[in-house]
Amino acid sequence: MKQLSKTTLSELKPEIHAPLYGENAITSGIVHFGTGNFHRAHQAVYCDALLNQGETKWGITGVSMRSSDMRDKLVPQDFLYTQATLGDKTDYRIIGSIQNIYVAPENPRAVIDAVANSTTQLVTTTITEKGYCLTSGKVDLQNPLIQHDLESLESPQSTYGFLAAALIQRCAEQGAPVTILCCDNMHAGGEHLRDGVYLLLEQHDPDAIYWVSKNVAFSSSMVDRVTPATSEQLIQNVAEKLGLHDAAPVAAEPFTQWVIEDNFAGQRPPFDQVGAIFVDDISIFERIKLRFLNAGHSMLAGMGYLAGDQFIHEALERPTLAAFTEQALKNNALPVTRAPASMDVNDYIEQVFERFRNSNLPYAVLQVGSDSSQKIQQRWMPTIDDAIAVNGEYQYFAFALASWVHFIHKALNNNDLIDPLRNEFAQVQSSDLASRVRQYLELAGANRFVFYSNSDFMALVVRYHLIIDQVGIEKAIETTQIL
Ligand code: CS2
Repeated sequence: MKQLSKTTLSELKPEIHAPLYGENAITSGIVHFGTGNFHRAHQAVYCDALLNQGETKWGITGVSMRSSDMRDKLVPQDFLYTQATLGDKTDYRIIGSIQNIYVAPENPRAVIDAVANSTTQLVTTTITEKGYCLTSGKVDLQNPLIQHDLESLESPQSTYGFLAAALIQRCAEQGAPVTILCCDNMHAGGEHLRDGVYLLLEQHDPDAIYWVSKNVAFSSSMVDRVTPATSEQLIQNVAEKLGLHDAAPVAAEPFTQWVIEDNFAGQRPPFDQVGAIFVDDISIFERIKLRFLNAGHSMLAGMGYLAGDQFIHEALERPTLAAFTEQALKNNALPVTRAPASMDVNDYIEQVFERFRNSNLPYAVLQVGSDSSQKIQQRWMPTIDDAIAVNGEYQYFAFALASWVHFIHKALNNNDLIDPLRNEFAQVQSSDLASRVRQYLELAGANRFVFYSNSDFMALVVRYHLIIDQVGIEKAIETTQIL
């Protein structure tokens, strides 16, 4: 079977959407760090739509921070790939917005030059929570990547390092203004990017700080589209649909949303022409997404894994887990979370659960459970502190933390755990369950939150943890009468 590429595009069946811009001169106005599946199903699709409207300056130069896998798969395809939308409706489209992908460790200079080039108007990131090298909510000076980049920016190892090196060069060349936009699932990602860059500028070129403060905007966005890892089944299905082999298709749900902080230096891509929205206050949108969609996702992932499920939609088919997660969000998170006045959060939660039930798009509990030590700091812990401060209604989140400790322990023992703190969890040898709860939670950054020193709350977490240990996850929900 022939492979998808610019030369075989003409052989596509008519029902497959293909780029309209063909050989038009596309320039890469965007450099993106983290060309994984989420980026390819979300931002790259918005950019593809812009290019199809003739906005030819918004092509993407991608940067892979570690692996050459995506680059190696897409080079033979001229960086074309299939984005499959799988839900009540299905749609297959060829995305052509990615123009190139650099593998940072192979060619750091090319990455620095790409960001420094004044053609680049926007730099975006989907480097996952761990890519921000945070501890206790701040850039971790002890992180090996940060330590390396504090020493030298010749071959940076952190995203901050590449940005700082490029901005020093852009400043020296008195380049055009540029915006750096976080597209990860976190609160105030733009501020973390700014803090990491300024830390390195102070070390390596303090004189550049003034220019950066006047010519660089650091912004945040809320991104939303459920996008699983690519399966062999998807590759086969896409080949049958296209009549061409695509080595790196990506599947996603029909729903997509992009809310972008309207804080740009230089040119702002007209993403509002293709469905994104610009807002002044991004924090309220980040908070809703993290505290309801992502919080519920992480609960279903950990409890589903403990119950023996492989996918999120299977966990939701368990009445006890579905009821627990819905009530956790409605009874603990909702009362302490400010939402836009026009928003019906109960309705939002229902819609999120409907999206999670999409069995056309199986989403592995272990994918959501990956990096959970980083994720729950954004998704659960601020809500718990707010609940302690406001109304003391935190039982569901206490139970969620208790189940998360069991998830980590079981996934570790099954060699299933994907987490930057995997080794640290493995070194916790305590057979005392209460001690394990405290040590695992401390590793996950709990000690910077109020709840960790709240004896009533922590006693409840331990109590639930012991019950789950004795009777299992679903029986524990019933036994504790938490519903
Ligand atoms: C998921 C998110 O894997 C995970 O952690 O919770 O990737 C989720 O699918 C997206 O935020 C949905 O927009």
